[in-house]
Amino acid sequence: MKIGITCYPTYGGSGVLASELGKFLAKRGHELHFITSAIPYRLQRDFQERIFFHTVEMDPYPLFEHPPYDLALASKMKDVFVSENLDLLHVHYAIPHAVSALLASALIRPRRIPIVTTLHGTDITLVGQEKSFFDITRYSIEESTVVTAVSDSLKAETEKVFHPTKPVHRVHNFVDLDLFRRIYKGCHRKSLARPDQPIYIHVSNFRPVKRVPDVIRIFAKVREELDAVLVLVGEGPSLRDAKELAEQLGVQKHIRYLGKQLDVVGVLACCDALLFPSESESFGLAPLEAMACEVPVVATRTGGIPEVVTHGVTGFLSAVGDVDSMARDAIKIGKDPALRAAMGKAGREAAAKNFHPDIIVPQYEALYAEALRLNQE
Ligand code: GMT
Repeated sequence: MKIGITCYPTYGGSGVLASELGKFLAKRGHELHFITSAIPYRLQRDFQERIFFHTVEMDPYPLFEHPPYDLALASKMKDVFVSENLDLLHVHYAIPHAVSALLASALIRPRRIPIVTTLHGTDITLVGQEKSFFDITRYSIEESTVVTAVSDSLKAETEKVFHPTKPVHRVHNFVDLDLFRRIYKGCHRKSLARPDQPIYIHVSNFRPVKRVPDVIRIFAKVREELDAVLVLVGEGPSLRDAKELAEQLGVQKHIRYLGKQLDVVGVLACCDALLFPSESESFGLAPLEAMACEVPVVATRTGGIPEVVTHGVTGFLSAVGDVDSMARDAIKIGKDPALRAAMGKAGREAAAKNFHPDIIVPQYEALYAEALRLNQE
């Protein structure tokens, strides 16, 4: 098939998933056309056959106080769909990407573009429930040809909030197990800690929903018992608060701030536990990538996380905000290398069993075929 993909190209699980999906679909012989504001960051390094990029460009024009990106995207989608003779568009996020795709479809009437929309979470849990966006989110779900959600939890939430008249298909996210693995050439453990020090890691975009201050509180409690190091990967609005809190709690000098990293696996693969105390999380791609690298996960029992992490097997789950419980679990892992290794091994096995590209990518292919069929009705 010839597939157009639109996603946010920045750091974030939805863009990562869309990029990885594109890579695997191209490997399976499909032709992929990314229609985005910039090349997604996971695709910036290596040339790959059958992947093409179409950048949405907007010339600054004094009339527009806010350049109309969604309209520029719709025009580009329509142009690429027609000129490249695409079969369908797969958009990640209802707002604005599904809305732009629907407009692109209207532009080629009486033909219609088959549109597959994948919901990733914040479009439903936050944006969709914001009153002013509710109707347009519901409209984009109703009018898409096929709709998917990345977890059972998000599917249930979507059905509860929007009462769609069409099915919402659950397709879990996946991880590239050849890339995300414990033994990784770029891993420099000794640049982060001494060999006897456990390394904890947190990876996110540092939005309030990630509860980064809880990461610092957990780590401060761990430090009361263990000479450990915390590695923070990513940047965002909560970073400053996190640094201040670390200073107050006296753990600042034991934290390594790595900022945004293109090669997250190089860091993940040499860590001992992921701290992931999110308020809400539709799936939790960072925990899945950690599991693939045999890193146990200490996380919250929220949203789709329990579909990824099994409590007591591949990590530990606690209630949102229960810093004491998460600190106890983090200490357990840090003090017991055998437990860490067993949980790590179980995490890798679970990732391979449930979230392997060979299991997930064909589910999307089947839904693409369904979208083409529905579009002909
Ligand atoms: O978590 C974020 O803030 C980023 C967001 C995104 O747009 O990339 O992540 C969402 O999509 C990911 C991929 O499906 C999921 O793994 C994340 O759980 C989800 N984030 C939230 O639900 C908060």
